[in-house]
Amino acid sequence: MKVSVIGAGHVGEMTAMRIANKELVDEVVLVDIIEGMPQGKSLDMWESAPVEGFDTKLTGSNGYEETAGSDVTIITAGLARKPGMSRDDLLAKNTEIITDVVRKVTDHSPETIIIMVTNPLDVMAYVALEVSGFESHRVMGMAGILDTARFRSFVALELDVSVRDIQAMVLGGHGDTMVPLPRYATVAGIPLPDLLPQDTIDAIVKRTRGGGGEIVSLLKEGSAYYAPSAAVTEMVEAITRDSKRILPCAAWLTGEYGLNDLFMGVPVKLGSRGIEEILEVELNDQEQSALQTSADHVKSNLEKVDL
Ligand code: NAI
Ligand code: 2OP
Repeated sequence: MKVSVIGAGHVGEMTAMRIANKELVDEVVLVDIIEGMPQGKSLDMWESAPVEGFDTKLTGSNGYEETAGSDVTIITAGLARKPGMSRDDLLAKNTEIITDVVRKVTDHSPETIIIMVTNPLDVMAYVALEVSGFESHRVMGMAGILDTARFRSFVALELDVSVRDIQAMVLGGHGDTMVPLPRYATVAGIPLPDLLPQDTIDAIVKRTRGGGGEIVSLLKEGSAYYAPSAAVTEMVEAITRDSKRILPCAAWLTGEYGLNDLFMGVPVKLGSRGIEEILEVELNDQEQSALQTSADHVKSNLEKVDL
């Protein structure tokens, strides 16, 4: 199997390295517009193979010929946030970049599954769906696993327990209006509200919503990439191993949760066909209304897209 990663910046390079380290596929192709950069990074990664002990081949390119026949294509190309910028500030420029990238990707790999990473995530996933003309189960966005991982990591710190025992679910758009669902969070099966007071849960929800911004303001240059690349790799693993994982991903909604014609983070079943099912969990009035607010925000951004 072959995975291509378009955009060999922070998220792209870490994702390629993680996929190779786990030997999820036979070949990873890294593409970027900067001459020599994807070639240099992929060669450096490949030279780590004898030490790390993986056989996944890594290739770098400034073109798309090498990506031909990719089973999965991860798109991280584009601008990242700087301090003071929201994800939405990236919309116009990244729409241009993603339109061009998706045309080239689909020309060379008409059967590929696309995982969008570039922000604003829910809007760029829509651009990819429109430009590719693919069935919606083959186009998805990564955000929910990252947002949920942040939530889980903060719960683990608060309770001083292993992250392995924490399950959680964050739905909605990838932005300040995302919808963490503490009611569906458990620690070894024990509901989170039984273990933490409401004000502590509220603080964790707030920190999760601002999780991307917290990293941006600390780094000063660029945004998070260790946790994002881990999240993308989990999606690639579910698809390439056809493992039918239930994971929160940005999926095209056609009536689920009462929402239509937009990408939003929802629990999906991920397998070799891509999104094989969208799961609808029961939401109370407050959760449904928060999801609607998030959807309204995504819709208002979609109106700014000019394809
Ligand atoms: P980065 O700036 O390190 O890398 C972006 C790369 O894209 C650069 O190497 C650049 O040369 C390349 N690029 C630009 N135009 C291109 C084109 N037309 N074709 C191929 N490559 C092109 O940024 P980073 O940190 O890797 O983030 C990438 C994107 O992912 C940003 O939009 C960021 O906001 C987003 N992101 C989304 C997350 C999510 O949860 N969905 C998490 C983390 C980042
Ligand atoms: C994040 O949440 C930048 O969207 C990216 O870290």
